[in-house]
Amino acid sequence: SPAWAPPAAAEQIWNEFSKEESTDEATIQKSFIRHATKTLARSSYNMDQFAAYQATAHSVRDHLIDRWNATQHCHSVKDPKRVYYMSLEFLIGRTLDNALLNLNLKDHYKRAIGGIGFTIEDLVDEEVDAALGNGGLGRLAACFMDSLATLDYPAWGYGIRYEYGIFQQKLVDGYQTEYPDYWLTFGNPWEIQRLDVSYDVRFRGYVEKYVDVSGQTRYRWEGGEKVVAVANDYPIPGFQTKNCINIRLWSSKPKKEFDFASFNEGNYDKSVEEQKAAENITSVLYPNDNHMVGKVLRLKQQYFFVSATLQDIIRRFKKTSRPWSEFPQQVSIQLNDTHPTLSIVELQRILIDEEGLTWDEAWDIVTHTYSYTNHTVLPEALEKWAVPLISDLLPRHMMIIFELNLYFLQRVEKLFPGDRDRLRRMSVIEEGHPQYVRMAHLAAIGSHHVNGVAELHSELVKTTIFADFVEFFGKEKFVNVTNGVTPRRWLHQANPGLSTLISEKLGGTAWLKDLSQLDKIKAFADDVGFQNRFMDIKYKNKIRLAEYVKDVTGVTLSPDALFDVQCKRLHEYKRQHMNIFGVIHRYEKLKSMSKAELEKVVPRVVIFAGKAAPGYYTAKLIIKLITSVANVVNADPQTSEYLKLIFIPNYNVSVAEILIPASDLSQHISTAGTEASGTSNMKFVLNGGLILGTVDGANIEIGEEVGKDNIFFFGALTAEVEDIRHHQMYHNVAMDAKLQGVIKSIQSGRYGDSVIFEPLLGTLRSDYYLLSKDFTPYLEAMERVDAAFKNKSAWAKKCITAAASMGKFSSDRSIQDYAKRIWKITPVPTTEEFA
Ligand code: T68
Repeated sequence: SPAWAPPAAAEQIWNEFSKEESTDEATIQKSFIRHATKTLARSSYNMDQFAAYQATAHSVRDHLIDRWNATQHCHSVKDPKRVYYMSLEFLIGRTLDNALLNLNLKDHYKRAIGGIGFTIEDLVDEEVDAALGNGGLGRLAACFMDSLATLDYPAWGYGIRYEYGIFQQKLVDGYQTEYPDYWLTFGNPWEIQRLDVSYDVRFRGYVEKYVDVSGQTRYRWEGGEKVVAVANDYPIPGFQTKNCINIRLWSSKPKKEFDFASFNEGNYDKSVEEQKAAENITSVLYPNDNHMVGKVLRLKQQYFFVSATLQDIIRRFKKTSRPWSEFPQQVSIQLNDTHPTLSIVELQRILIDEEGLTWDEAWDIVTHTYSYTNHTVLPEALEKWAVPLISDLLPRHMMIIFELNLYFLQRVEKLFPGDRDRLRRMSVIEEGHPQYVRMAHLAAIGSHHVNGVAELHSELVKTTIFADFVEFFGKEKFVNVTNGVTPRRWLHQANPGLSTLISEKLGGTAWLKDLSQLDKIKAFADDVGFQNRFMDIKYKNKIRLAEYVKDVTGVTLSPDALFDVQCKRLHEYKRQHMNIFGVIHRYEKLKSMSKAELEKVVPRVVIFAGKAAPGYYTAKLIIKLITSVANVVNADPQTSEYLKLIFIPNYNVSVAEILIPASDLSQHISTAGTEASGTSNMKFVLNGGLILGTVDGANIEIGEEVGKDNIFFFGALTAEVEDIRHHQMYHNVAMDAKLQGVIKSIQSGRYGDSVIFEPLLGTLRSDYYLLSKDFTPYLEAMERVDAAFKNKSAWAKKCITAAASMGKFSSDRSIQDYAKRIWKITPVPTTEEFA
């Protein structure tokens, strides 16, 4: 239909009512009441706290939409190069508080909502988390969107709108049990369903070979079944900018609502079968982190997401009628891990099959468009898909993969003639029965840059999984972009006390957009008055956490104790079992102490939180061990003043927001070389806690920034790990004596029937993750922590210095790195004329 323009009289009304609403108290209250009565159909006698949250959310959403429209208008007019961040996970958490702070509306709403008789803090707590991610990878994507918006980059996030997020964890008899996370029960005010933005996505079918009018042999993908992808938009506001970007999440719908033929034959079940199958695609997030599970539905999710996203990107590109050769100048696509790698193959397919480009023209465009972030070098986590599975679901893509692999291996052969083993190692296809497609190889071959997420990890990427690729492509293609976290959510929002103190000292909030300014706080590290205020904020955060713990576990904690936290996904490589073994060692030691000795002990609260993949037996057993030990320790009057042990159930973003600002010490104790980066380590230090950690991932760079006196390192180094493993394998190495003591203690039955823990203890025989080797150094590091904590002022100085040294770890820095070195994009501020 022709472009619409409002008639003159309407234009005035349009302009007036599409302007962003003013933010005075009365206007906010009117907006709240309008949404309560008109959007939610509530009246004053049936308003509850949840409805008040919803009305508030809708009213805030109006501001987001105004800014979103202005931003989109501005980008359409200026048509800059855009970056598309493709991620199967966005672990956003709650939105209300974050939006209020980023829009600078918190105080206005506080007063306005207070005037209506609700408290904004209560309403914020009514919101359920958007938990569309597993852990670090998904949360990184969310931090990156906040930074992209804040820095005015023209960017889009693309992902899947799962109806069920990461499962809810409850403890039943000390065991993890999983419950579905149906987070959309009461609707979601933060999403805008775009029924007008939808695309068909094909599965299965066949490939037809034909000769086109110019005599070229070509292929087309036909038949099969189609489902529809519908867009759902999540506006992401920047901090102190008009810019508001978008995360577009796809949901699947049936192409045919209904099979009327089956229905009329009385075959009712069959008539809705197809509908159900289509809707299944975006139903549930797979709950495995750092582990590959080759389920067909997961592959369907990946292609569904890839196909819809590319159609959307191409539609936007085509609006300005540029030639295809300009695509890489207009579009940069970042792959968050290998999960969206089929996108590379899909773009190649579209360009050659649908747009009529030659193979070489198409491949040139593809390889100048994509870049790929690797998040792990653990072999069990690297994605590979069985060839028969891909052939069945995506027959044309399988052909293209074989073809691009052939061309690639021909190039390798040219450079390294006769090196058969090299060809085998580098091939996209892993030979065997069946064959597999190695997604990381595909991603690396189809991208112009591959990056790791911390310096050590990026080195490992170059020397282990991509060593051959570095020799072939050259080392410039393989870069490091150290992860970061958004200081808006992880300091300003989660720790308002500390944020206010910093703003007071730095004379404003500019540091929240330029975290390097934190450095100036170091000048106060020796100032006793400042130390007291800093530690008083920590103390209040510990009280807030203690109240939460009391609420969910019934256990009372003293905020005077050292709060020692390890919260992250349960994994053997992250070694939560080393931590709980350490707790057992501590408990046994306390039990053997005299009263006089006990009085010298630093009281400690050890807190665990995190989910285990539902199928990960050993990880779930570690949870059971923690809860079993907690039952004994917390009930022991002899030690209860000196040791408490807590497992907080259902760890998620909003629990993290309470936990992280309250920690004195956090543990990041992965076997060296296994944790790609870690990002919570950054959040803890930024909030004035210290790290006990291995020389691994981003711990290393944090150590460089804060100085070796302000971090507690221990354990084997990455370079030693292989040799130690080899040595353990071929020699009779005795287990560390203290660890043996711990195992005896468990086997004594002190923490319940020890038979159930035997499979966990059994993993220590081959001890792949080096618990035995690292256990004594770990305990010694703990002793250094206890000693340091006794000197209150020296401890405060360490915490202040460390926090003030964290400027590097803002996700703003990470995003600027990507933008300048990889994406080649520049900021496009949304200027007044568009607002
Ligand atoms: C994490 N990876 C890394 N993966 O483990 C962590 N995996 O070191 C790093 O800091 C973080 O990524 C950000 O770079 C993950 O979180 C997953 O969650 C995941 C999900 C699906 C499949 C595989």
